[in-house]
Amino acid sequence: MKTTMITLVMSFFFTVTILNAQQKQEIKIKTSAQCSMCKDRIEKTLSYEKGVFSSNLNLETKEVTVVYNPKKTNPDKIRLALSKIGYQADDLKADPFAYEALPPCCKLPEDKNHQEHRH
Ligand SMILES: [Cu+2]
Repeated sequence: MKTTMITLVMSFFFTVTILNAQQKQEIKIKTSAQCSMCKDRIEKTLSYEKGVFSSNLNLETKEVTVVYNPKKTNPDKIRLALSKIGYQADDLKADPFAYEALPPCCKLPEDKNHQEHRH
């Protein structure tokens, strides 16, 4: 019962979209994208992701809007795909190895500072 409650809270946004009960669902995922290279990388990756119709990353809000088929994929899978290429996706942390492999301009501002100001 407790687990059910937690699941419900965690998938709040997903639940809201589910209520629409359509073939096409839309979800917004907060990412750690920094620049237009990130935008290209994220949208390209999602275009290869099974069940994803389209995606659009807003660099100002860092949110990616994904339109997907709920019968073929789900928000967790989409978040995982983003994590695998080095980006945070909502509460899901970026894969550390993929993140390390990103170009410097695509890393988080705090990490850039760490490297530049290391004593
Ligand atoms: Cu970038």
